[in-house]
Amino acid sequence: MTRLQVDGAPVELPAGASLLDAARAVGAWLPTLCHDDRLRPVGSCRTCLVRADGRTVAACVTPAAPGMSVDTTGEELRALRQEAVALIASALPPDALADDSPGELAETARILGIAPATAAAPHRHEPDETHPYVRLDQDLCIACGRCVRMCADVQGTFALTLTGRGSDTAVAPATGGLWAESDCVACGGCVDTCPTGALTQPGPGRGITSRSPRPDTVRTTCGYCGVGCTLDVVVRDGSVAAVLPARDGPVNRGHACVKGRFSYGYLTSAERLTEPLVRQDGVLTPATWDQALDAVAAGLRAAMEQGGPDAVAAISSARATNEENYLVQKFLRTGIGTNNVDNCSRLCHAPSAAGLTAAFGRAGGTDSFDDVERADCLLVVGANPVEAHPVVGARLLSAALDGATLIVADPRNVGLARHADLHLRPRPGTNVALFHGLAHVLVAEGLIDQDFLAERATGLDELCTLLTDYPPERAAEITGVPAGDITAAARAYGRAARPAIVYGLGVTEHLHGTDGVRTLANLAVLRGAVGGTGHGYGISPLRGQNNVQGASDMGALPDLLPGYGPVTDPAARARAEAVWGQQVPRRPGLRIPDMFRSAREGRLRALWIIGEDVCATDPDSRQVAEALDACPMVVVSELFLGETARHADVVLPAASWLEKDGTFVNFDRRFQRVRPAVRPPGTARTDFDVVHAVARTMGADLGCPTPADALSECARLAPDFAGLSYDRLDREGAVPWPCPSPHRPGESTLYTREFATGDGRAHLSAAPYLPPGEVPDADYPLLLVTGRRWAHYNSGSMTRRGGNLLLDGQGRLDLHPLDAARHGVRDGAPVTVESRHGRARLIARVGSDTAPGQVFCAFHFPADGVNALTSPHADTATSCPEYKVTAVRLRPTA
Ligand SMILES: Nc1nc2c(c(=O)[nH]1)N[C@H]1C(S)=C(S)[C@@H](COP(=O)(O)OP(=O)(O)OC[C@H]3O[C@@H](n4cnc5c(=O)[nH]c(N)nc54)[C@H](O)[C@@H]3O)O[C@H]1N2
Ligand SMILES: Nc1nc2c(c(=O)[nH]1)N[C@H]1C(S)=C(S)[C@@H](COP(=O)(O)OP(=O)(O)OC[C@H]3O[C@@H](n4cnc5c(=O)[nH]c(N)nc54)[C@H](O)[C@@H]3O)O[C@H]1N2
Ligand SMILES: [Mo]
Repeated sequence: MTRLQVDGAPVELPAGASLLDAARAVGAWLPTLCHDDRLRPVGSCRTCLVRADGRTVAACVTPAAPGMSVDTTGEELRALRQEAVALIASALPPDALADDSPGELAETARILGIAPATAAAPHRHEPDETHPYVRLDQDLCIACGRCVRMCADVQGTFALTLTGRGSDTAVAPATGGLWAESDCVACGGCVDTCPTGALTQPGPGRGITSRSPRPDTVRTTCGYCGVGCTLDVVVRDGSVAAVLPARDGPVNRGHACVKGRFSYGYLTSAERLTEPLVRQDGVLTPATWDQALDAVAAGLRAAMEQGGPDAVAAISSARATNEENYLVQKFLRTGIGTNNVDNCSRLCHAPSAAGLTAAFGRAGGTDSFDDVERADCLLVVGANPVEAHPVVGARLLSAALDGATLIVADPRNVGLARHADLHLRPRPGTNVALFHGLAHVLVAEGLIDQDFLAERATGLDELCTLLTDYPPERAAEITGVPAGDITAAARAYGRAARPAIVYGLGVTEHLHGTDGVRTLANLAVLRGAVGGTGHGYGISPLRGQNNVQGASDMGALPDLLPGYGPVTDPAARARAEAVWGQQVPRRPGLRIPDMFRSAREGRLRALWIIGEDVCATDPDSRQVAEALDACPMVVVSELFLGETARHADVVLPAASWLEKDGTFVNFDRRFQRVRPAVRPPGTARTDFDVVHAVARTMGADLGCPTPADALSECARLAPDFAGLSYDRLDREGAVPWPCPSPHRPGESTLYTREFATGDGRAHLSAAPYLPPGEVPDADYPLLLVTGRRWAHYNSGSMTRRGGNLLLDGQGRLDLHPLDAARHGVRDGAPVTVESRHGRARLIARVGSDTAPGQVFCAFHFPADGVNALTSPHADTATSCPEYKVTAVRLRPTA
């Protein structure tokens, strides 16, 4: 602690504090035009002047020293600050300081008594209004550089620069030209920090920033990806005016990405479903809720009469809240009497849940992301967080730029790879061989933790025997990664003091995805870098959907009850039965792909799909559509009439995350609150209300009338959640599970004493490498990888309805120039891609992001048909589709 005097009062500050912190500690206000708490101070605007031990200094860059005497008051200082700010303002046109100007500069001028007339420069530039979310008016720029630093230091994109000379200096895209053509990824950081309105969000959000708390704000958690950013939604006249990154958000700390920050246009899209639809004479026709609910109930009853409870199934939504997922599984288990409930974790990180449970005992990542960020070596495998989890991607990049060794294993030249110390580019589908190659080197070079292995792990001998088959040279042959790089990566990971592993779908969405997770986890175990040892930060999956962790935590799974009690375990069933007062079926239910198979075979007779566009996003989509068409009752709860809803018998209009109350669990196991900012359109209702309503129509009472009641009920039956409640979440913001007691914090780092595997030990896996389900051949010579792009989200149902469409307007196929030449395909030209399962049409993007022989596309434009290409091959342990490997051929579209 540093003790000093500020304006005569004693002040105590933590080490590293500045005189700006000191001034704030006594409640003194200083102008801070080049400063933002999210940035390292630079002291360039010279407006936060104070006197320290008799010298006039800029407070933001002057460290608080013990015994210092600081003065922030007095006419002389006030005059100096006024002069400094007036000089800055004089380069601007007068409207920059006008009374209604919302920016920090205008407010500063008002506080210092600087009249708008001080600002006297003429307007000289036309504003750049080419971008949907960022408007640039260079005339208002004071060249404070905050935007440039937000872009570089917080976002890690380096899209901005200051150009021009002297008073002409202004921000501009670093690539020159228009904003819409720049490298900007629309995180909104520049707009949020700009003190003058030079950079603003166009439209009603203009000039609204996260700088000061506002009365018209609703605090919630982002409903796009699993990062779990805390957002403050500004509501005007019943609509969203802006969404701001909360500066005290535990994960995002004042940062956000294009999705959470700007992609709310879907809310008011004319295509939103506003009333139920019931199929009549083959046509989906508007209906009242009573009619729709009666139709659903009749369909469910008919299915049960024909085939018993197991003729009914539900796909619950990882987009929906915990409480909604809890109710869905409770309804299926108690109201219908079947375990046929699953969620899109099946398509995504089911192999993580299975693999991490087998290795360590629990289905989540082993450490918090705050831990991961402290690592001195980051091994990022099969994840593209720069595009898919941008806030985490930025934090990882910044850790790397601050000196952590970064190893990226991804076949493509993804964003993080460009900053990596080592980029390993395995052939898609060969992870297990790569991980064994790395493990081989760890063992061979003694880079393993013998004590940890002896005390806390099992399976070492078996693994070591297997590893003799995977010297780097053999791993290189299988994976295509040079043996020297495998050795170098293993050494970097093995010799680091605190390594961490972060991974994504490039590990899980494979025929042997669970083996991939387990053999990747081997590395952390061999190295003793897991379990709170202080020697590293374990292994963390970057879970995908906003609440995919939570949907599974809540038991929306065919084999597991809320809190992961197996339905086959009498004790787990008894816990649930005691709370529910009803029998829990003991046979595990159908997984998503099995539901479709069962429907095609005529056994599954009613399927309720909540918030998952299976016809667009599940693999081999022709077969999915056939399943829906074969199923006598398909109910779809949706925001939009997507591909799946078009096959439904009843469509129920749903509220989205900005319209409802509840909680989500993010990728590092934190429960966080979700709160409604606006009302759902028309008669759309929350999934929570709808599940209750359907249950009631079927004569079942699910109890828990409110979301808060649902979480407390879940807390009573799942020991890991026993300490959670809305009161606590409202008080503490984010609480990680396991959280067995209301009186103790949740555990963000797992297994500090023992692993949860039953024997208390981490289990190494000796699974051998097995080839993927499809390999290129003469007919289908290319290997297609599918994944994500930054501007769109999964089916694109939400991000395609709004400004993001201007940022990325079509589905593109990335291919290497050699393949383009070989197939006669030109950059920007339409291509037809064919696999053994179907056909897609995309636009070619020729470049070197993909290796020769490999092509890549996303699946954000369902009309392109990308998932008609993907195969029915799936992870042998969990049925997670092999989205990452499909053999294809291509030709220019005629
Ligand atoms: N903008 C945006 N963000 C999203 C989403 C979105 O659709 N758009 N979706 C959300 C969801 S649901 C999820 S699950 C997450 C997914 O987030 P990620 O897991 O990061 O997503 P992907 O792009 O599918 O795949 C990651 C990487 O795996 C690589 N890969 C493919 N095959 C292999 C292999 O065999 N080995 C290795 N080592 N790598 C391989 C691919 O090249 C790709 O770069 O993103 C979430 N965030
Ligand atoms: N080729 C290929 N396909 C993939 C993948 C891949 O990498 N490659 N990744 C897979 C992965 S990881 C995932 S998670 C899936 C995601 O696939 P989906 O879950 O199908 O995708 P989303 O677009 O996230 O959303 C599902 C639907 O929910 C609706 N929705 C949003 N919020 C709510 C809500 O609160 N309530 C209700 N009722 N509906 C809501 C949206 O309008 C949308 O249509 O895609 C998978 N598909
Ligand atoms: Mo996902």
